[in-house]
Amino acid sequence: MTLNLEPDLDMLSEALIDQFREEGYVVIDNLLTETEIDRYQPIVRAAVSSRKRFDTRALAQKSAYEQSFLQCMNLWEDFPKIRPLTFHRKIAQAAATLLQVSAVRLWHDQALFKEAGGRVTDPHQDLPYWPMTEEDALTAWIPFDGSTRGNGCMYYIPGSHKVSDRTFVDIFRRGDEDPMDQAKDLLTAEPVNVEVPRGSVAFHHGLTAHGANANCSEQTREVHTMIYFKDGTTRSATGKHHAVDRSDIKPGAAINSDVTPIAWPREDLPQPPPPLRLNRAVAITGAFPQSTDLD
Ligand SMILES: O=C(O)CCC(=O)C(=O)O
Repeated sequence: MTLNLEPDLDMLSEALIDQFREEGYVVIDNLLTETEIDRYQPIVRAAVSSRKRFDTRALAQKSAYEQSFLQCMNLWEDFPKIRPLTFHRKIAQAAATLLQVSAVRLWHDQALFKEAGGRVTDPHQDLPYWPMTEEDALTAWIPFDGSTRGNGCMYYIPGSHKVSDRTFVDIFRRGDEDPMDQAKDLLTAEPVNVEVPRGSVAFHHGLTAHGANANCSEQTREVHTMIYFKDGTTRSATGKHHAVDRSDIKPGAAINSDVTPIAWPREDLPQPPPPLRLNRAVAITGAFPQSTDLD
């Protein structure tokens, strides 16, 4: 079979592609069917419960970062039933089309579950967390039940991906500085709250400043996300991340290991790399892993 290596521009309207280029985010409706959501939501929920099974802390006992969301990364590797969602052909193809590239790889997937009562997600850009030289990367954000102002929908700073340099905001609160102070130069326009209907997927560029509202509802806001980046992207001179450290990708080298497989175009599902082994403290708290957290 011959694969079409060009992104399918018919799949998305020019208006959506333009919106992504100009504003740095876009919502694409009906990328997932009801049947798919009914299939994947309980599987992702069970995976998060499994990963968090040793964590018996109440919300108030968690760090400010953990009160923004429960974070479970690389679920596709140890939960095979999640693999078709993380490598969903339509979503990965949409990512390639929005980035206007012929092939994308997965950086990692992650569930981001904002618990009932969970606090805001502090504003930040994503690319400063990822040691990539090139900047063609985005996140596909899937709220299984839809997102609303009440349950923690995202907001974006339109156009910020074009005007902001990479600015690291320590939303993990490893240092003493207030993330709001660190993020102030990123707030170049009024934030736009974006409610995403069930079945739709929100995409934001890795340089777009964004955050999320608190979850004032009684239900956990259950979200699965995938980060895709242009095939051919190279590792930057500085910065650590398990997506490149696990496979010992050197600065300047193409990021192209089995940890970050091609997501589009592909016909099959990738085989996972050898398991990521986190140290015990990180495995229990689910804290954002650093390379030093790997065994
Ligand atoms: O889900 C959230 O609350 C924040 C998500 C986010 O910051 C991201 O996916 O980059």
